[in-house]
Amino acid sequence: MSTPFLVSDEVASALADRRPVVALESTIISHGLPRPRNLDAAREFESILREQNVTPATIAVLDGVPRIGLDDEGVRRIAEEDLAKASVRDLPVLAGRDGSGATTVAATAHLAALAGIRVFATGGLGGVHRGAQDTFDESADLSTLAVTNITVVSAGVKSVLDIGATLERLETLSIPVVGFGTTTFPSFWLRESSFTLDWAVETPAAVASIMKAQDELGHGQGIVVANPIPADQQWDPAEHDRVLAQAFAAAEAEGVRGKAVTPFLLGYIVEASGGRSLEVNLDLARNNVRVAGLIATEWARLSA
Ligand code: PSU
Ligand code: MN
Repeated sequence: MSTPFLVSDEVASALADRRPVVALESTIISHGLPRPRNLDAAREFESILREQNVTPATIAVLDGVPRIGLDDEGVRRIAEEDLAKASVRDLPVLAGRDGSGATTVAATAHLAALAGIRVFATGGLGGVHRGAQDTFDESADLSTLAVTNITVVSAGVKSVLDIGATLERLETLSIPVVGFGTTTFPSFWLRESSFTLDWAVETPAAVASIMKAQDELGHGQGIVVANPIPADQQWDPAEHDRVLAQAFAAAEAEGVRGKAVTPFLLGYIVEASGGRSLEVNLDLARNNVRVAGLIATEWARLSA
């Protein structure tokens, strides 16, 4: 018998026992972080969760099968193979053609929710790109979270995006955005942006309460938890601004468009920062995984 997607035994038994599970995406591993650090990162994100007694569910499509929870070999494949970048619309194409792909926030959220996982950690959410009024380039992460019941912990959105427009779209799509311990929306490598949120939540338990209330109110959207990087780990703001300006100029000069934009900018920024942006990216992602683990633990307690 064929199943449309495969949940690993470890993840299936955690879900059946109502133990905490956190979904992890694979695009950040395949396309967002350079080799060979990406393999260490994929393993480390999983072990941060295991240390919290939370089951990690790294998600990817391998040989036509969407997989929720990877074994060691699967984790190695997402780090070392040249996989397609797969958003939600790519899932049926990959599945129908026995293809493989690394799932974006959108595709990971979709598959995680299908499996019944309620909490997801990533680095930064996709959003509205600068210049979107001409290119229409807006990540499917936003439209997917409008119809997907999952809580995503991210360090805001990358400052390469149009943060203000992204927040406006999240409002239009009725996706709650709460700051974890702050009302200042973070900008990925930096703790702050110039944008303010209406709501700060102080504890993982408070996030779980919002999730419960959301269910009771029949609200099927996702929730964005904006979790800023600790001040002592953030990138130097002046250096950040300088390197980003260079990255935009390079993307423009090379005519990079569409789904190639995010990986291009991230790769360029790692190079141009001499690796500093990579260390910050890893720190903020670890921090998000840890907070997601705490939220999943509270959610398991509340929904038991
Ligand atoms: N954040 C990161 N690294 C990444 C991404 C986000 O720290 O690699 C990826 C995510 O998978 C996100 C995707 O879903 O970029 C957004 O791509 P696009 O802008 O093409 O939708
Ligand atoms: Mn895009």
